[in-house]
Order: sequence, then C-alpha cells, then structure tokens
Amino acid sequence: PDKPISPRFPILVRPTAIISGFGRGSSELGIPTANVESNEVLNSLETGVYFGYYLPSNELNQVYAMSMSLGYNPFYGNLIEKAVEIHIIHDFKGKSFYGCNISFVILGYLRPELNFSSLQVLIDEINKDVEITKQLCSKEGYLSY
Ligand code: RBF
Ligand code: MG
Repeated sequence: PDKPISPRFPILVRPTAIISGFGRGSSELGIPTANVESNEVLNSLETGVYFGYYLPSNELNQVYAMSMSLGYNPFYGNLIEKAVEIHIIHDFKGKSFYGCNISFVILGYLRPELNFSSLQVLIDEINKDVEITKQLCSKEGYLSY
C-alpha cells in the first residue's frame, strides 16, 4: 500500500535507554522487541503500531527497518503504563540491546492496537505489520537519516 506520510512524521527519537520488557517477545511470540523508555514525544502519540528505521550508532549510513508497538498490549490484559517496543527487522544473532541507548525514526502509523482471539492471531498480525514495514521502508528509502 502506498501510504502518504502524514506531516507529523518523520519523528526522530534521539538516543533512548532500553529497559527490560516482559520477556515474552522472544520466547512466547518469536518476535523479539527492544523496550524503549518513553519520553514526551512518544507519550503524545496515539497508541498503535508504527513503522520506521532503527539507526545504529556504530554503523554509518546503515539503517534497519523496524515495527513499533506503542500502547497497553490489550492482548495481555492491558498494562498500566504505555509500553514502547520496537522490533528491528534484522538478525542480530542473539545480541542483546539491554544497557544500550538507541535512536530511531518513526515514519508512519499502521494500525490501532487490538485484542485478538488467540496468540496465533496476534503473531500473524504482527508478522503482517513486519511485511508491510519492509515494503514501505524499501519504497520510501529514508536512507539519509
Ligand atoms: N500487543 C497487543 O496486545 N495488540 C496488538 O495489536 C499488538 N501489536 C503489535 C505489533 C507489533 C509490530 C509488535 C512488535 C508488538 C505488538 N504487540 C501487540 C505487543 C506484543 O504483545 C508484545 O510485543 C509482547 O507481548 C512482548 O512484550
Ligand atoms: Mg521486549
């Protein structure tokens, strides 16, 4: 799908700490996420699923597509605090992001957060988000950030 980029995007998120998550991204879903400390800008966004690029600080001219979940994870019965989690579309061979600060750019909104009838449906939907992210990111090519 050719989604126009809304004027509020891109949103650059400067180096932000990774905090520990619930430990179920990798184990239960097979979709690891880095849980990011929230800030004013992220807090001001509506909950939902977004796409963009992760900007590694140690590799110049390199970006990796990422899908971001922002919200209360209704499938898991709603968190008390908004969680910001990014799934980077790259095989980091088990590298952990704990203790790192990461930068990323949010390019657009994909869909609202939803509850699903089963874990498998949640996983399927996230995998669809990842496919859409790959398509949009390869098209839009914001490789200059
Ligand atoms: N959790 C939900 O409860 N509903 C969602 O619609 C939802 N969408 C997500 C989309 C993406 C791209 C990602 C990475 C995560 C999503 N999650 C969603 C969060 C998921 O439940 C969470 O990553 C795991 O529970 C690990 O904390
Ligand atoms: Mg996580």
